Amino acid sequence: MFATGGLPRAPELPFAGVPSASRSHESEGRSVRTAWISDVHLGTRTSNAQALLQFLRDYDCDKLYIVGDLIDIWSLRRWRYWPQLHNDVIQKILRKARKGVPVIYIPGNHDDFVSTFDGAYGNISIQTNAIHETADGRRILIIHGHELDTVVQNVKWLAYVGDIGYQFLLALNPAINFFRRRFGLGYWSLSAYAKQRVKDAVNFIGEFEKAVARYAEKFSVDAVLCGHIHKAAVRQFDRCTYYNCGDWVESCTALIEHHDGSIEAIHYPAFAQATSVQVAAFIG
Ligand SMILES: [Mn+2]
Repeated sequence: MFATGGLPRAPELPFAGVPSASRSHESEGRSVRTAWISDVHLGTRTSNAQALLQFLRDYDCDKLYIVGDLIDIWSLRRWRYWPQLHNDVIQKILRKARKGVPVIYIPGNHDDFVSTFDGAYGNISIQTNAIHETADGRRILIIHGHELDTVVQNVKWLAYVGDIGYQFLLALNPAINFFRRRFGLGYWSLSAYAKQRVKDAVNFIGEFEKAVARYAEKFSVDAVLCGHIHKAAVRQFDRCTYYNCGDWVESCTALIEHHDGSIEAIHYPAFAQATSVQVAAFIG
């Protein structure tokens, strides 16, 4: 176990592989007690709806939590993008609900408009947070995680400087240095900048995880589960286990609870190719 007081090192996530390919042809998926997904960002080109659909087919859950940012309304406001595949995801979730699977939808910051519909709609419940009880009796607070944006430093900065920012700078690098020379300034190193950004991102993730675990304390729970920072994790803090179910943009990850109450991280390969250079955490 971890010593109290110190911040434990993040253990390597024991990711489970994708179930055998033949499974997708079976009508029944693998039975699990609970599944958690977040940060699908439907309505954006980078959303990996294909991989998520495969996950939803492969795993037959008794309860499904959508831990925020299912739909990216921020992006849809700027640019209308909605392929059939994104409808398929919504339909798949609705079909699960119709078949009797309780679906708990906890809106995030990109789909915060959903929170105006707080309430129960058949098997679908929209609520700002939830307490989940595992089969082995542990209580888990479920939140999206943007609640901590005002607490964790750097979040605003990181939110706007994503992969695109880096690629933009990469393209601009010769021009930047041309102007720096003209004005008698030294060479500006992109790689040093990128390294610093990776360091900042790692720091940020650590700070975020710590802040979430601290936030959960006032709910007197054994664990907290969130999304938001697109970084799947299972970490033990002093009294609180931190779970993050990751995202379906860059990493295609989810968390599942087996019937004995144990929780496992699941990783899918990205079927749609991501083209961006990933150097920092994208804050979804
Ligand atoms: Mn978010």
